[in-house]
Amino acid sequence: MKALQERAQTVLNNNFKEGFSIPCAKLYPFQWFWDSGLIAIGFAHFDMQKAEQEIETLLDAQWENGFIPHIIFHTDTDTYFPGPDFHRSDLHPQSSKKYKSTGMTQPPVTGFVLEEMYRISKDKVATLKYIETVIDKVYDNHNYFFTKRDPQNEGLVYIYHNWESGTDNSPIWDDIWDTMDPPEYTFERRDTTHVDAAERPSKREYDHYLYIIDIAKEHNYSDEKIAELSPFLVQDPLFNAILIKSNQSLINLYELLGDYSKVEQLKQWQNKSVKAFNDKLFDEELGAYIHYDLRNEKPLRYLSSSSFAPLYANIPSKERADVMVKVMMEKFGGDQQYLCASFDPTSERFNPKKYWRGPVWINLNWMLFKGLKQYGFSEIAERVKQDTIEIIEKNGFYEYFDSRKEMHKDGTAGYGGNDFSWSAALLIDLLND
Ligand code: 2M8
Repeated sequence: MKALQERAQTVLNNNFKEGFSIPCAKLYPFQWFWDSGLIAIGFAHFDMQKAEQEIETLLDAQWENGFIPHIIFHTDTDTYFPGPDFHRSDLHPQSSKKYKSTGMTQPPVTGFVLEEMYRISKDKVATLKYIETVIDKVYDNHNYFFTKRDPQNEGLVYIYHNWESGTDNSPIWDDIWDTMDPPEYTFERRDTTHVDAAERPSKREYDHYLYIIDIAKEHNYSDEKIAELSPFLVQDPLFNAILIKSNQSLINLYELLGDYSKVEQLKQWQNKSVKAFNDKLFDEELGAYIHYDLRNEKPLRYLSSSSFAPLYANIPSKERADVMVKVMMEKFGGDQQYLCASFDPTSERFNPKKYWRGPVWINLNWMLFKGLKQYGFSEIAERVKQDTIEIIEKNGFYEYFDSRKEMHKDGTAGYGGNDFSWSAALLIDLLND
């Protein structure tokens, strides 16, 4: 295990550039929002200074309205598409003047990452001091979400692009693509020059992705206009659970700091969100949480690893958690499967080799491990942990992994990018749990 941890540290050190980390070489050459946060958790175990820098650089790219972009383009490389010239963050009047970025965001992990860094830290006083210097920026980010991304004032925020979800080409989005008919774009894909095209989204899927951005750009990334016009407008259980988890972390950290000025507001958001989440996103028949299509006003009734992520944010009651875990084990947890496939293995849309359409992802496993443990499902939590260690040991620090055990015979069941940062970072955290 020590050797594995050392290898993980080497991956992280190699992917650390000037003050921030790339998710992996070639495929993802910039800084990504939720990758960065999760990477900081790994660094916190052996190099707190890098962990702190990672978050500082991320927050340095924050916009005046509190928004944090999903990609920060630190360099000018054209090996990634779509790059800064397509995204044009400068169109938004409050965007960063210092960094080019996208005009969309990603799951807001920063709040809980700061709390994790504090938990891991061997010098709590110093870490708390550091947290004091950045926490208000994270609060501003939550303020942005609750005031700008919740047009009906429900307590649930929307995402307007599949790239905001983090689970980019989940089969759930197929239902939304069915409602759209984007133009055929001419562009040069870069991702498929780095990894097997069979593991990545299709050209037609990319047309949809680009079209949504074009609509947002036409309106200079105005949140109000996006809420009114974007063909993609979804309340995502993973995204909202992460916001809720981070919000609770902000409450805990402000209390630790003895600064109560924002705690009342945070608690108000929290109570409202948890209630709305339970009222609106739980599907009794499926026995888990699902996505809601706000544009077309209908639930998207599919099971995915996002359906169980609310365990991490302490959202379900114990009774609901029992139901969810039973469903998860029945559908995702058979003897021949590694936990946890990213999409329902019993669905015809399931594809265990393709990006977010079925493979196991380490970041979701990490959240599930923590959530299961929190609710007292120690044995299943342990299985998630052991499955995670085993697939990395067998294949390497890949971006995602086949969920079928039979595919893991010769160490070629890791897909996408290799030496992938959050796989390394979260493995370090699991090994030290
Ligand atoms: C993947 O997404 C990017 C776009 O953001 C891509 O496919 O080009 C996703 O897995 C996303 O969740 C992740 O943050 C990003 C970098 O690891 O890669």
